[in-house]
Amino acid sequence: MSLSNGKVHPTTNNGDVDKPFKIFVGYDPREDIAFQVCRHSILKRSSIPVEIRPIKLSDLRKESLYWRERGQFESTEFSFSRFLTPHLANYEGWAMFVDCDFLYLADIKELRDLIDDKYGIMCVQHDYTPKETTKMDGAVQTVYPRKNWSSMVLYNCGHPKNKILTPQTVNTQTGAYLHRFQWLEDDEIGSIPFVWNFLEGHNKVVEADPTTFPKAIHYTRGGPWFEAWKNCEFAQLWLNEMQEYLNLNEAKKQTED
Ligand SMILES: [Mn+2]
Repeated sequence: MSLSNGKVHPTTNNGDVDKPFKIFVGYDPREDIAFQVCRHSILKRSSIPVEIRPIKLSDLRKESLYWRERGQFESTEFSFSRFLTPHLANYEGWAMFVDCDFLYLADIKELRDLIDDKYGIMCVQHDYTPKETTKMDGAVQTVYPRKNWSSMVLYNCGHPKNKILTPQTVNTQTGAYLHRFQWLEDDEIGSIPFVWNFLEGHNKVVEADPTTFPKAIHYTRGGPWFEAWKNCEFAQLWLNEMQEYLNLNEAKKQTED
């Protein structure tokens, strides 16, 4: 395939393109509508088959895949359970994890086409320190290197190194080990353009430069589904998408009746 730098990379293999692209979305009961709108925004723009599954803590606990107690610095229910993605994908092919506070504006096929089998994972490699010390509804925000890298990750689930991400590891390892991908060497972490994890309140659109136009907005400080963030940047885009989702859902219900 042709990469953005124009070189042809012979070892590139975008997983098994005949199978639906697996997407795991971090689910938090306080943000159900964020999950619904995120899913809707992916599905409506996707030109490839996708399989979207929420990562729900209550289900994982029932299945004995997750047993660690919630720590005071975990701002969502999927702070650690996200690292079960390779396990949930049976350590096969590629799968994506994404937080629920994303709004997709582009075809997910464009993202899948960036996949390169030489990497263990691929993500947007942000370099920033957030200004806020609290996020969303007041949950404490911690500052650490590689902040926000784990919020959207393409996992090469069949990569031998990712076999270490067993439920045992995910339930016992430190936040630093997991969120900084310490089971991988730096050159095993591929880079994705920042527009696929465009941080609201941090990343900026440059009108003259289309490479800065977001393909996925990440409402990392809290999105318009929270009262405190209903006027954040790109709020109207999300609210429009929510309205569309609700209308569709209503129409679906009526045809079922
Ligand atoms: Mn987030």
